[in-house]
Amino acid sequence: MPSPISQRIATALADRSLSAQEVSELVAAAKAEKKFTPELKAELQQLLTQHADAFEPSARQELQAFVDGTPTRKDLADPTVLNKHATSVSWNPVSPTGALYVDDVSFDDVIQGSIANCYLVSAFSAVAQANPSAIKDAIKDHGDGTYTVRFFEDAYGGFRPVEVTVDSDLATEFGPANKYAKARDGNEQWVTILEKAYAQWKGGYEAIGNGGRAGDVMEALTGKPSNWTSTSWTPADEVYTSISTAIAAHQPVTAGTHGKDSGVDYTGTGVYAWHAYTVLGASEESGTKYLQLRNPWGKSEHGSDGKDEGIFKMKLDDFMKLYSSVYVGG
Ligand SMILES: [Ca+2]
Ligand SMILES: [Ca+2]
Ligand SMILES: [Ca+2]
Repeated sequence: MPSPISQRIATALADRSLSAQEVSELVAAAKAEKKFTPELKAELQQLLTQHADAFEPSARQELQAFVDGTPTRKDLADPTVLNKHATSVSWNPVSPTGALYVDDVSFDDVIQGSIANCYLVSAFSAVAQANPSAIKDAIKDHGDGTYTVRFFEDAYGGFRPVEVTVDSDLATEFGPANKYAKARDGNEQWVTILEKAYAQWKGGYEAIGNGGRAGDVMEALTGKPSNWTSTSWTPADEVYTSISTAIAAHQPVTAGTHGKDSGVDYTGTGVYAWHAYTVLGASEESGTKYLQLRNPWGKSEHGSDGKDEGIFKMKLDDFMKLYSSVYVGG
C-alpha cells in the first residue's frame, strides 16, 4: 500500500509539473510524518533525481534542502529603500551566508552606508563600545536567515519592547556590496541586520535616512533615557567631565558637528559639517585634555595618527569649536 507521501507525489506529478505550492505542501506533509525514515528520504531523493525537470527551480531547491536536512532560508518582505534609490537598489540574498558576529561586537565594526544616517550608525558604534551585550541581547537569530530585533520604544510611562523581524537580504546596486550600513568585515552581519530592522520599524530607509537624533537610537537599544548637551551653553571642563564620567560608566556617547551654514569653517580640519561621531574616550596628557573620536565612515579623520580607520584624537578646545552637541545614553 503506498504511503500518503507517495500518493501525494503521484498526484502532484500527474501534470508533469511540480509547483512551489505543491512542493511546500509535500515538505509540510513529510514534516508531519513523525519519522523521517530512510525510505521516505530515498523516495523524495528519487523524485528529485528522476523528475528534476518537472520542478520549478525554487521548488526543487526547497525539497533538496529538506532532504539534505539543511535549514530552509526564509524570505521576508524588506523595508523600502531610499526614494532616490528606488530604481537602482534591490534586495538580494546574502551569498555566501555570513555570520551574525565575527570576532564579537566591536565599535569599529560599524561602517556607514550611502545614506544620511550618521546619527544612527555613530550610536550603534557607541553602544557597541559601551555595552556590547545590549546589541547581542537585542538580536535573535532564528537560524533560517531571519532575525528578530528587540528595540525599546519611548512610551508614556517608560520604555516598552518592540520586536521587528527581518531577513538577511542585502540592498545592492551594481555588485554584491550592500548599499547601506555594513560591518568592516564583509562576513559579519550584525550592523546590516540592526539598521535594516530599525528601518523596518520606522517605515523604511527614507524615514531613517535624512538625519535624526543619536539619543533616540541609544534609547532604542538600551531602554534607558539619553541626554543632550550643547557645547555653546556648557563650559569645556563640564563637557569633558560629563563625557569622561559617562565613558567610565559604560554609557554610549556621540557628538554632532555644526551645520554648513553655522559659520564654523571645517576646511583642513578633517572633520565634516552635519556629521555625527562616536566618542570613544577622554584623556589628559601633560595638562592638555583630549577626546578620542570615531568617524562612522570607518575612515577620514582629524590630524594624522598614521592610521586612517576613522579613529582619532582631538584637543578639547578644538572639540568645543568643531562640535555643537553631545549625546550621552544610559
Ligand atoms: Ca527579503
Ligand atoms: Ca566584529
Ligand atoms: Ca586613526
